[in-house]
Amino acid sequence: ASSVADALDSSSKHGLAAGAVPERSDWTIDQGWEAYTAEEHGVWKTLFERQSQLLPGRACKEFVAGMQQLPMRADEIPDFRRLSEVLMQHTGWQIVAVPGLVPDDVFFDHLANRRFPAGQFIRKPHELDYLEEPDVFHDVFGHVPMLMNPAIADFIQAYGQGGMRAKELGVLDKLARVYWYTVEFGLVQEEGELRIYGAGIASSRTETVFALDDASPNRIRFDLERVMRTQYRIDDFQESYFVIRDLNELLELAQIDFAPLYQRIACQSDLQPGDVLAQDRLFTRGSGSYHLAVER
Ligand code: HBI
Ligand code: FE
Repeated sequence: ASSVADALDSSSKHGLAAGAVPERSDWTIDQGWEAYTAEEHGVWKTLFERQSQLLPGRACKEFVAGMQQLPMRADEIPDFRRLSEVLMQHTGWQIVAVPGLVPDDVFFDHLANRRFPAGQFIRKPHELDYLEEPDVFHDVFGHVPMLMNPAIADFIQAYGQGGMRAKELGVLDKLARVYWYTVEFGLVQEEGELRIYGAGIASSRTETVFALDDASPNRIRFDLERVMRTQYRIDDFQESYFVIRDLNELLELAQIDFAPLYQRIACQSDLQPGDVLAQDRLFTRGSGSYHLAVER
């Protein structure tokens, strides 16, 4: 690919028009809460009501508890200043507004300092079920309730701290898979059943049902090295979900020195999203029917 195409491509990935430069080096912008239109609040309301109906009995108890304690309602897009006040008291996190995806090093620096960058914009009414960049619904509805939990709060900070190190070691893809299969698409055991804690699932109507109820995906006991080797899908439902015992397992993960693990898996091959290994502890062996049908 030409360097011009690459440059255009990478700037468009970061939520700014090609060639545009962020005003602040940390990529934050004002949320401009007062400027949201009635239609934008309406999109939030539609999404909020859909998920609030689906999530009882599907989201983990910590998600529900976090939601209840936050100033978040169906009627309007939340004001980040008010969310931050409550979060700060509970776990010392803040929410800052960004235009969309930000460069990795900027993202990591925010997380390492307990600032969660949340997309300022909201998806359009015709794209309720799929979008490429994280908007305010994904980031705030999906992630912020979990940030009220001390274990997730510490784990995401540790991810920010580990991110720069992984990048220097040339193993960011491995670390990013851990974030993907936990913070974004994780499932957790709760009283013998599976529950959602990943924000990518909790903020998606279709994936909420698919991740828990569909016969297609694998549901596999989380194993750190296994996950670090496993590629993921960004354009469709996951083929495999990884299940943790409880949220405290994330605290244990946050304490592990990843460097020796990166070394150990360096000589092992990557795994495809739908692979099942003999060593896997399976909750469900998926039929794979969904992705087989899509690829035909
Ligand atoms: N930026 N706003 C935002 N949100 C993300 O989840 C995000 C990002 N930039 C980079 C990124 N994620 C990932 O590529 C890293 O976690 C590796
Ligand atoms: Fe996310």
